[in-house]
Amino acid sequence: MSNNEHVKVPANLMRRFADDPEQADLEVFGRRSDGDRRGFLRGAGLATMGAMLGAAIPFNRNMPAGFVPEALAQKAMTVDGKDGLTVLNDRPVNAETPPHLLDDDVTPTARHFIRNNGIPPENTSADGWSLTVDGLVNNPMTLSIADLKSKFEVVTERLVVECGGNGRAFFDPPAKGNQWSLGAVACSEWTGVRYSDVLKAAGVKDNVIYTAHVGADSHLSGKDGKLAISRGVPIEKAMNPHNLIAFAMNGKELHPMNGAPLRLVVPGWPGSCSQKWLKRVWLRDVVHDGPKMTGKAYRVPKYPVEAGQKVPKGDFEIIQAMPVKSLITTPQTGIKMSGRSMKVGGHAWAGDGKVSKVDVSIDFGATWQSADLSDPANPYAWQRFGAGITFPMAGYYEVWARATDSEGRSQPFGIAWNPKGYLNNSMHRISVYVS
Ligand SMILES: Nc1nc2c(c(=O)[nH]1)N[C@H]1C(S)=C(S)[C@@H](COP(=O)(O)O)O[C@H]1N2
Ligand SMILES: [Mo]
Repeated sequence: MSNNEHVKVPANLMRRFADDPEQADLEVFGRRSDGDRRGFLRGAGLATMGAMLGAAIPFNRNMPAGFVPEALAQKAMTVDGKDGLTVLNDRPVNAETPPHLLDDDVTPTARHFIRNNGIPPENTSADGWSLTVDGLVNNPMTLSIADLKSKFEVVTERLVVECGGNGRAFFDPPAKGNQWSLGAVACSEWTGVRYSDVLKAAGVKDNVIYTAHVGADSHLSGKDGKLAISRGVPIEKAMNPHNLIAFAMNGKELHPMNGAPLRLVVPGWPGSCSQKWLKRVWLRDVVHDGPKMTGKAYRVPKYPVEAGQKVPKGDFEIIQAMPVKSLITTPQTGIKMSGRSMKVGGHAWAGDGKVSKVDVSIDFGATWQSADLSDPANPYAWQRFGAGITFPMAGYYEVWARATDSEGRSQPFGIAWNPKGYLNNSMHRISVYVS
């Protein structure tokens, strides 16, 4: 199965496809079911799409082949091997996980979010895959996945990957980009080799200051050789022994949407540093300037700004470690209780550091109760917290959670607004009705 076939169109389209899949595909998307795109939506296809939407589509000429209108895609699209995710976009595919489905200490592959900037590669087979390490190194190398496994120590670690834009949906005024609410974060168990071991074997030259990561996905425009995203990290961060070049996720091969057959996992920093479908690592003596490294991408103002403030381009800096954060994963928000006591629990994590405490409040932050907090399974794994709560009487409550890192930094109630909608670590809150 090719990668793009892992994505299924929405349920109402699915019904149409159930009758005569070949014909429906051709009519609706103007392409044959073998994936050969025939051009733009027109004629009967346009009429079918219009009927499904219940309205004519004035700008239909601009709709690319295979395009699923947002009104149909919302929450109904499914991705093979994923379960319960909320789909934000279909092209590229972006999907997040509702908090109550992130309760496991190790996030199951089916619940790991998907953040794609471009079109995933069709071929995600480990056979014939190679990784090139070049640029300013003494021994440029091209390695197969078998080479990686035989030449380097294989390690397994639980590592948090969080999108830099997680929480953007709560920005006011809004910030452009994927409207992630809370679930663009996960802590799966990754198996691979240490990124640092591979870099050491390649012999990084003294003048290297930055890495550059290249994946096999393509730009949405389909232009040959144009990359959707290519980020990198300072060489000091690259050498952190917890970064992995991973070929397995939760004991099995990577999910095709999570970078199969090979990806970087650079925990603690924005998820964009963890290049999927990894083909090349290039060592440079300048700050990498690939797509989404420059301009305002993955950058925040160097100083605090007012919500909505315009910030000159030169006043932005590249995001490094992600801030301390927590997520209540049990119970689900909106729970209706007949008793007065309940257990609340979830996870907390803190960029390159460690969480030192988590507090919970049921009175809108007037008083706080400290939660039990576990150590991480390994550095960069999230930490479990839990607390027993008793409500004084019937009514509407909110449970708020606030994590503090080992340097004393904790989560704000409000959002530290920035133009591109990054790093929202405001406290998570859930609603509880006690009857
Ligand atoms: N090749 C490639 N790698 C990529 C991306 C991408 O679009 N292409 N997206 C990045 C971003 S922005 C994030 S947040 C993480 C998400 O990883 P996931 O999709 O496995 O959850 O992958 C990163 N690696
Ligand atoms: Mo991201």
